[in-house]
Amino acid sequence: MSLTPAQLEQFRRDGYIIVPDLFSDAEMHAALAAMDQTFYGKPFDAWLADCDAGQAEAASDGFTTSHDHETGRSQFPTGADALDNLIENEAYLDIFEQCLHDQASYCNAHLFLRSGPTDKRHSEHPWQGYHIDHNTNCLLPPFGEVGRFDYVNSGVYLHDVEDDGAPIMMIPGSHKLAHEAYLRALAAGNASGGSITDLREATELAKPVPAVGKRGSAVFYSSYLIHAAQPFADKRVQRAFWTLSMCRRDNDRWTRFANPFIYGEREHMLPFFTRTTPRVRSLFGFPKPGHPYYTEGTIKLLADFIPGIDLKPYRQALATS
Ligand SMILES: O=C(O)CCC(=O)C(=O)O
Ligand SMILES: [Fe+2]
Repeated sequence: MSLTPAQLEQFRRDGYIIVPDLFSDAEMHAALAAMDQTFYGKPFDAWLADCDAGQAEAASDGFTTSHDHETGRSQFPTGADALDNLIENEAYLDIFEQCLHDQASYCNAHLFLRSGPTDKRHSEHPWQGYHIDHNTNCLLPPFGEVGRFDYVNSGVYLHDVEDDGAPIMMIPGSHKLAHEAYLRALAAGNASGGSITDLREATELAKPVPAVGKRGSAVFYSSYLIHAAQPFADKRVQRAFWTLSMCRRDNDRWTRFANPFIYGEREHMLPFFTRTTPRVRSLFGFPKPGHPYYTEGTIKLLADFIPGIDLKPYRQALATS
């Protein structure tokens, strides 16, 4: 089973799609049990009881680079077959390739857990915290078109995610507007730390929609899709995703280079990428000056995304091309 033409059209239009029934209940049950064990060292319900008794060990708040309750860690491969084998689902892989319109190349996979009672992953106000995830695997700010330099993220729903279980808030169609929306937000002083400061002022963007889904579904979304976390209305539930990001194979030096360097190494790699030469940056996958990725817009965004980077060589090549 792969995407129908109508589903693919929906993905291209909205920048995301939630596909039901990609994984069986049995697979999800086993995967969730393994994930609970990794993060809590016990089933979520037992941890919740500890929480009620005021003796829970802190679990997780979204993305982590490591974890260990004897069995595993949060980065792929986790060490638990019930989680690691999810990557072998043929329909799931086919859908990536449909969305990418190319062969897929691995960027990164990890466990993403939000635990209702302790979760702090969300912003204070519903108009805050809107961002793209592109930077997780790539330092290049959004280009003015989709289908070239962006990649595809996914989250597998290990259980039902209802409205009160903190579904991600997705802005349909925002993947096509991310470049412009960031440029405008920067010019208006409405962007900081990779997020749009106040969504109400980004009037070009549509109203956010909660990514609710049933157990066994997967959401696929463009790395340029603007979205945010929201608080749990029901703080007695958790939200457990197995996530995978993949890029176009013809593009993978540009979209993979930041991983594994970026996670644990971000504080070392970013200053180095900032100060080094365009030639050396290209060894790590940056397109060279003169490449069509560099436009007035992407150069402006780079100045903000990588503060202190010398953009002269990229500007000069643009002027002479
Ligand atoms: O999973 C969520 O609710 C959104 C979190 C998010 O956007 C992020 O961590 O990048
Ligand atoms: Fe995000």
